[in-house]
Amino acid sequence: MRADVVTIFPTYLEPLRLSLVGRAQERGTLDVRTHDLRAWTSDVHRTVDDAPYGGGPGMVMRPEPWDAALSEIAESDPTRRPRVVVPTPAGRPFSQRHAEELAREPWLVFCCGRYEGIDSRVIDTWADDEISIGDYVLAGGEVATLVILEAVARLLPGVLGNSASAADDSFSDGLLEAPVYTRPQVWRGAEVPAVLRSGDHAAVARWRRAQALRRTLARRPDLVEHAELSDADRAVLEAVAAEVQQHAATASGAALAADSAAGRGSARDSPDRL
Ligand code: 6GU
Repeated sequence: MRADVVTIFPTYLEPLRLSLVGRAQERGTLDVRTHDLRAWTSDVHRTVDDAPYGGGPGMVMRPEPWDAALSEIAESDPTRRPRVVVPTPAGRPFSQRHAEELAREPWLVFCCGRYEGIDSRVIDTWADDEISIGDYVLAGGEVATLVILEAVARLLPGVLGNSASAADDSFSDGLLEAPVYTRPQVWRGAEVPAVLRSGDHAAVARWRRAQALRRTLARRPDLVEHAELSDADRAVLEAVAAEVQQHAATASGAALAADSAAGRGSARDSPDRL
């Protein structure tokens, strides 16, 4: 895959040299090319922004440098057309599905906006995707590009050492992953669950699935609604619901009173304790 990144802060993208994404580049699986938008300005000050029409705070990125940059990049390979991605808090929420879709593209171009954003006519002309990485506001699209590219790069063929681990990921089957453990067997008095040491692979798989379901129910109930569930999964969820009911019935009023006397929010009632 080729990925071009246009930014006024090329150094922001340097972490792409490291770790898994860096190795993918060394191996030729991924070819990242970072471009300084100011190379396509024509004034002595290399201006990329101007005041917004209609007034208001901040500045807007001018269309001309963007159009020149994107035209030159697109024309660098006339045999194909890049998929142009604009990271913006106003975009569609980024998801694992989205990452899988982008990983199938041969060529991506990321446009990193700063200030209040890029002139909307550039977006209308060039953008195939506007993507948000979450409900918060970053100072620019660079960090979002790092996030998206890392999520995409690890899905490219041969990038993960163990190709089974991508299929196992949180979200790939619509659920969060089960907790993981390594040695020592006992650490600070806490023991690794016995089933993981049993050598019974079927029992391990059942335990992990049940943990994934419990965790997802506690932390991301919205995901459980959309996950594909087997009859065994439903049985686990029913058992959890029964436990919660039991807990509500027997949870000592004393414990709750102690929590509230100590001014604690009741961790005991946290769904994460499921
Ligand atoms: Cl993609 N860009 C910026 N600037 N802020 C964001 C974002 C993107 N996603 C969430 N917040």
